[in-house]
Amino acid sequence: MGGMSIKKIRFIEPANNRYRVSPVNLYTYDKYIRTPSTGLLTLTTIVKEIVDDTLMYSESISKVKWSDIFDADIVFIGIFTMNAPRGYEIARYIKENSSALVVMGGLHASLNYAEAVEHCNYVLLGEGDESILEFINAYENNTPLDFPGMAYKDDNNALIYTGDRIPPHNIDTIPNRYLMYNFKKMAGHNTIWAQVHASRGCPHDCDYCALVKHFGRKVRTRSPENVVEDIRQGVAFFEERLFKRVMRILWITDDNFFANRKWAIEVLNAIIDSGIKYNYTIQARYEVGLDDEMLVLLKKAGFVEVAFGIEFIDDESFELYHKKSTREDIIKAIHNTQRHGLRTRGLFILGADNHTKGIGTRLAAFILENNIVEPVIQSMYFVPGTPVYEQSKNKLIHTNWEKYTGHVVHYPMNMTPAELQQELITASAIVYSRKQLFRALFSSDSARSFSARMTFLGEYFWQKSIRRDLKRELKELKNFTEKP
Ligand code: B12
Ligand code: SF4
Repeated sequence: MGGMSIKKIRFIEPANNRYRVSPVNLYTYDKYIRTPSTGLLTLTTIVKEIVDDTLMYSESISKVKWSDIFDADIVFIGIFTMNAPRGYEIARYIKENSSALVVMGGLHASLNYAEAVEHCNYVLLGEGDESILEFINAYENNTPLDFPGMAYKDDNNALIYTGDRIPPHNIDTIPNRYLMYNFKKMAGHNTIWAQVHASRGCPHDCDYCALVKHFGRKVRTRSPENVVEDIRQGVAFFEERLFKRVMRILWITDDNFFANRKWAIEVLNAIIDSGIKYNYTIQARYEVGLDDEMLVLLKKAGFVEVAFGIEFIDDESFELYHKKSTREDIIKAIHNTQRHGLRTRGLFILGADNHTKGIGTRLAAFILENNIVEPVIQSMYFVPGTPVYEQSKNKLIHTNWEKYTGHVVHYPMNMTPAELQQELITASAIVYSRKQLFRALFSSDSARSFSARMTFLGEYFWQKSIRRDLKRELKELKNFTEKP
């Protein structure tokens, strides 16, 4: 146990598709988007204040220099569900090769601490902005690690859990992008987006969402000035280079930026007043598409796109999953957003209990009819740690977390898993067909900027690689015909 001076700390973000040098990486995604974790970088920035030799690695953008990891005093590993197995593998590798303390955290570790604790010395639950300093101090001073938000195994191998952690008071940390190994070198790659996360928490309580459990229902916001400064630094980081990027866009990654409407307006006005001229994209619920004042401000601030979490295209599915939307409202919101000169991206789910064969083709028709660009289409998703996951356990094919990235992992009600996977492939093949590529590149549509055309080109190749993966899995999925 502790009681030692902490001189060196390393952070690692594990990745399923680890970075490898390829010219393709410069332009299109190598299977998956490679944007590294803002959350882990935020923690790296906070820890750097007390331990000077602190650095972060993300396997999405570079190889890890293991010799630099093995002599660290503490290695913090952050995991989401899809990269948890790789995180566990890394933890084991470090423990086998060094005496560094291995601490895990992040969404998956927090919601599944009993699983994560089997692979490391400690799990720190929830948002780490304050608890990580408390942990380092306690470890260094050999004081009891008994504050809320910890899980570990005691000397008798019993699981100790010290209770939930209250969210941090101050979230105004601007992540220092230079603290991530090789990040600056990668900033020219169009597959890595500049990101700013401006608020946390969501007032809604969708029963399948892990975010409410992790970040809570109270929306906590960063000050508009702090957000603008983060944007300024983010833009500079990605733009100060010899060769300009093709895709010049910054992603505000909040889950529900518009939940606090007054604050959202203040932030947009602050961006406008700052004089920063850049392109932005943002995720939103459909209601924003009916809010003209907000859309005017978005456009004025430089937003070029709104990514709507549409999920379904029929009212029966919305009702089944307690999602307060209707097909009619969604269409209205999409068209109104487009009327304001903003492109509309759409995020969709296939594999709801009422979905039947042909849903992929129907979805593709909806997407094309409503001019939704670069849609992301995924299978119904079950996030371990949420009530929906617990209720659906008997529907799941496996718990190989690596596959929990929008591929089929469950027995749908009216199709076999392989049939559903085929629907995903069909939908993607229609909306990302050669015909659509030609249209995106050469149509005279003035709403399509050069950058938008290039984005489609990148996503066309990205989707091709996703379909290849989905097809490869089909054979295996065909073995799952009997519902449990
Ligand atoms: C930006 C983003 C992305 C980006 C970048 C992801 C990244 N590297 O962080 C990209 C585009 C790459 C991405 C892709 C995907 N994403 Co995504 N993404 C997000 C999003 C919107 C924001 C992430 C963020 O910046 N959060 C804000 C920071 C502050 O939170 P944080 O990262 O969790 O970090 C805090 C705490 O968790 C904690 N913490 C984190 N790590 C550690 C480590 C230690 C040791 C400690 C102590 C604490 C700690 O402290 C941090 C600071 O408070 C989240 C939603 C969300 N709100 O988190 C979804 C989210 C992470 N994505 C999700 C999914 C499913 C995906 C995809 C699978 C989607 C898909 N099918 O394509 C892919 C996976 C791609 C792949 N690599 O395989 C899910 C993950 C669910 C889960 N259970 O893991 C989320 C939560 C969305 C959701 N609605 O459920 N995503
Ligand atoms: S609105 Fe979105 S972020 Fe909020 S609880 Fe529902 S799914 Fe989660």
